[in-house]
Amino acid sequence: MEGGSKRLVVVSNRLPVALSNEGGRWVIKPGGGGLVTALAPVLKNRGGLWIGWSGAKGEVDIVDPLAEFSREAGYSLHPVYLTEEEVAGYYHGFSNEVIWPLFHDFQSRCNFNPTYWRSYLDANLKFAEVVVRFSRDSDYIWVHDYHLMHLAFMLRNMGVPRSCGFFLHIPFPPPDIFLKLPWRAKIVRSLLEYDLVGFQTGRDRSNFISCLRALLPEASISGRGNEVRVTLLGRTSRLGAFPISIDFNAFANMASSGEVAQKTKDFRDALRQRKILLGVDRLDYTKGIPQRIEAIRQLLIKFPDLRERFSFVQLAVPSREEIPEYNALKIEIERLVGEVNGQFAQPGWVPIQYLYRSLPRADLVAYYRAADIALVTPLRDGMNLVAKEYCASNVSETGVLILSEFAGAAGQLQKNGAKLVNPHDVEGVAKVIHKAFHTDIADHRRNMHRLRDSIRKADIFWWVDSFLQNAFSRHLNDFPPLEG
Ligand code: ADQ
Repeated sequence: MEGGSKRLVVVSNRLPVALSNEGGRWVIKPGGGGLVTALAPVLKNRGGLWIGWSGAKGEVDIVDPLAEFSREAGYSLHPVYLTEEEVAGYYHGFSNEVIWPLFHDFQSRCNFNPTYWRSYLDANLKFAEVVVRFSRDSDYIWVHDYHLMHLAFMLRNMGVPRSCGFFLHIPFPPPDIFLKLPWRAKIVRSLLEYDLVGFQTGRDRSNFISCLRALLPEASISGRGNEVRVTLLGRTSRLGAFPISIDFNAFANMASSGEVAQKTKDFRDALRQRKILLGVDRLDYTKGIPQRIEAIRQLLIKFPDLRERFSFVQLAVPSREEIPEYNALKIEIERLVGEVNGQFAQPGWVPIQYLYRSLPRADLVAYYRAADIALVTPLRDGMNLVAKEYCASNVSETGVLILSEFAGAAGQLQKNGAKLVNPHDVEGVAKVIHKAFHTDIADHRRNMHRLRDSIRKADIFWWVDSFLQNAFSRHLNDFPPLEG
């Protein structure tokens, strides 16, 4: 074994940066999205490397800007270069037209194109080659998400021994859905090449175990809780459930700042001190945005007393714009917003304010702080960080979290005061919103206080610590600062 201390090597499809070309010069800025939000505060000043695709097609010269970014970030970034064909086949194709819809119960949106599968394997091999180049035997490789389920298998095939853990950020489906995948047995076998496979919830893990039993009956499964072990052909992997979280204090502190207090006041004044209902999502068909707008329409039809008393603010961050279905969804949402506003607007009031852009963090937190009710109603979601960010930012503790029962966060947050809804039942969602308007504020305070307490205790640092401790009995703080 090579010398040197153990380092953490994170591998994900995307590097935690946004790349743009400004006048022929590559510019790198901190990125957005759930995974980056989750891991950046953890890696910062704790050492390690992050390997991933930059988002550009082909071999772009980003060595200098990446080195500069690495110095500032407190960890080093190493790019994987993908060609235009690889991006089409591995990323848009297999990852986002096969695994993403299938794992979120949208089987009818799947395109089981065999060329996508081959491209997925080639790209996983490419990522593995970069891991081999920059890591050493003693490192711990922590691979993230559905784009890279085959990475440990590739390392093993290359004869490169590494301790590897994997975390799936999206749900794992039950057998009646998963078994439709033409490459189902290969995916399950490859996941067992990781020493530890982490899921968001116990339900995802038990779905995986059910698929394993159906596809690989020769595997022996023992233990329970976070001690489940699977042995196949002499190799043992462990399966755990680790609900991801947020940097609670960062959100709470920002929400308490003078800057955010002023922005919150400005938003409230601009909306004439009406009650604020808020939705915040990447624009994705799993997030249930059209259904949520329908629920708002039902609210206005069934409870006319609420007309002109609230504004529903929907923030949508552009996502996967190159996939035609996402553009179709954008058009559908715009049409629905226009329709509902056209139906109910009065002079000086439109029910829905729709913002289609990524917002600076302080603005996002100000919206969270200003909102009386958060509508977090995905049709299916691995966890959903927005639900947790809203609670952390609700420093007045008067807000209400209305949460889909199909979000991974539901199990954890329902027992602490979130109001669960079925997002497909638009009348049911409208009734729960109406009830929240008429519930005593003391109840809201009690619930929000409990919600905030539970998220504060199980924050992002707790999540990383639970995973790493389970991986090899080492805590987060055991990782030394980055060398050199
Ligand atoms: P996502 O599907 O991206 O993540 P989510 O967990 O809700 O979903 O995270 C979205 C992130 O984007 C949040 O941090 C939010 O603040 C940010 N965001 C959304 N709209 C924004 C806007 N208009 N401006 C700025 N920022 C915005 C995937 C899985 C989830 C899982 C996470 C982490 O699909 O289920 O919770 O990974 O594991």
